[in-house]
Amino acid sequence: MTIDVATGIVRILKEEGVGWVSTFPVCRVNNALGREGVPMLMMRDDRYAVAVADAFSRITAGTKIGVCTFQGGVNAAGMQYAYAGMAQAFEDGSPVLCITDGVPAGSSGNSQYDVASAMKTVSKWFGYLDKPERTPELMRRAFTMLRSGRPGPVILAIPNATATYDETADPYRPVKGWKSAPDPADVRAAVDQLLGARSPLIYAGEGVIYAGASDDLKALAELVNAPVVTTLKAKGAFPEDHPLFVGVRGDQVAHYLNKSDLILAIGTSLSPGRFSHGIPDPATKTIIHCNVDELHINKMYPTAHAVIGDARLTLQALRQEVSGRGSGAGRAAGNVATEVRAARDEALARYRQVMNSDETPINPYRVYGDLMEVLDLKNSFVTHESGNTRDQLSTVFDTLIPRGFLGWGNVSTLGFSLAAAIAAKKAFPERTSVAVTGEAGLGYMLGNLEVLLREKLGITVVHISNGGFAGYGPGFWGPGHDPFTHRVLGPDEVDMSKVIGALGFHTERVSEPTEIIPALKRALEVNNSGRPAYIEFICCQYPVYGQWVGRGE
Ligand SMILES: Cc1ncc(C[n+]2csc(CCOP(=O)(O)OP(=O)(O)O)c2C)c(N)n1
Ligand SMILES: [Mg+2]
Repeated sequence: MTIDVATGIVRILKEEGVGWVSTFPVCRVNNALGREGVPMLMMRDDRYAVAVADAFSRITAGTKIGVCTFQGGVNAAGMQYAYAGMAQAFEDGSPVLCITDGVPAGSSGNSQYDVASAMKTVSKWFGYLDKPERTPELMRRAFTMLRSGRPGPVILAIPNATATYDETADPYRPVKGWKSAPDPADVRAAVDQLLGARSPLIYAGEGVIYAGASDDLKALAELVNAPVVTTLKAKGAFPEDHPLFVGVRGDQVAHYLNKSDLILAIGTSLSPGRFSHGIPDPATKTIIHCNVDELHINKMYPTAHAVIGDARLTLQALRQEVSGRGSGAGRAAGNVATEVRAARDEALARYRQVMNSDETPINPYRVYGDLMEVLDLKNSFVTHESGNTRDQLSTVFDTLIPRGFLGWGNVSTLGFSLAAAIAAKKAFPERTSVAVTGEAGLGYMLGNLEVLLREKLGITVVHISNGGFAGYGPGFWGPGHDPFTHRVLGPDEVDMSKVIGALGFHTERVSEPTEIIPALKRALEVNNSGRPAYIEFICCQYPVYGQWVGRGE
């Protein structure tokens, strides 16, 4: 049967189990989506179209692929704006499928902006559908890239969506996705080192979540009695109420990174950045690096042993190797858990204290503590924004299930939290979904708030309203790093709860600590009927949180 390319793509998306597509118009595939009955989640700008699909892939750990469409071709206005979303997805290695119009034959070189070269810098793979018959081939390839190996965004540019081809000539079969298991010799070498170490530390990254390997991580940690640190993006890969959990950031994490003689890194790139730890004194430590591909091996640090393969298969192989060495081959429990607990208690004491603070303006940690009290931590989703909310929540928020919290941003593009909260509602409709933001993140979201009302997405936006960009380190103000770009209109000048209330949100403005819990409860209750909520907590500026550990040079 002869069909047009757009229809062919949509039918293949359906075969691949794609249930909805986020978009900002226009894209020539959209009408085929409409005709073929695939719902479109229309965002209010192209960056959010990408970010929602990106977050959906992250939150489902790639078991479902987020798909978005945006404008491209010779009029690539949408793509120019979507670039920010793609850059974030590429930076964080998220398997999102982006579909756009391609530059038609005969029109290349017409625009200043070079679509293909721009997109190649922010994608794992860029496909250009230059012949209608190639539709199944390129879609197969796209889903292979999305479901295998190191995750990353894939983009498909379609120069002629109305061209036709014979659908029966090359029938499409859904792509399974493939994994690789590590070399047994590398596993043996890693276990030799691991069992010989005095003070090993497991350093887990988001690859563990993508591999669905949280249980295997827990089993290995228990077998070898090693404390566990997770990266920001892997927050939740290991249950944070477990006796071997050290933390994501804070003095206790620094303590363990410093004292360990061996780091077993799994599913992480080990790239010391703005929002991840370095490994102090790496020359004095043995670094075993388990990763899905070689891209990160011997990057920044000398790798003592690499174990290349899928994180789940690797963790299982490591466990089998340890167990195969006979009973008692694991590491004795000793005082590991007791020491972890003591280190956590000591480091977290200052935060636990302010979680109970009665001061006004409200201390932001009081909001986080109360939020944890109100939420069912095994059936909810919380995410942060760039700024203090990321730094503070990643220091203290207890994450008990994978993706109960989404940490994001090797670089963190302000505004992503709303996209993440939307994606979480789509992925797990029964879970409460909360985005915690400052004024900068809120500014990015404003145009997209209408989507929540239109789509009846019961999400709560928690605003830590502190009247300024408090930012990193000592902050934007006073002796901070950016004192001239700190102040915006604060809660005394603008009542954001009225602004957003006028849109149709349930809104509240809370200045008394005792009102935090009741207000949160009301918001979550309203969410149950599909109505979004916004709560403005009038907070002090309190740029205090756990630090990242440097590289020690
Ligand atoms: C797109 C983008 N541009 C710039 C930044 C740099 N940046 C990080 S945090 C921040 C200000 C945060 O202020 P606010 O949202 O009020 O949060 P607070 O730290 O006060 O809680 C800025 C400008 C960024 N992360 N993303
Ligand atoms: Mg602020």
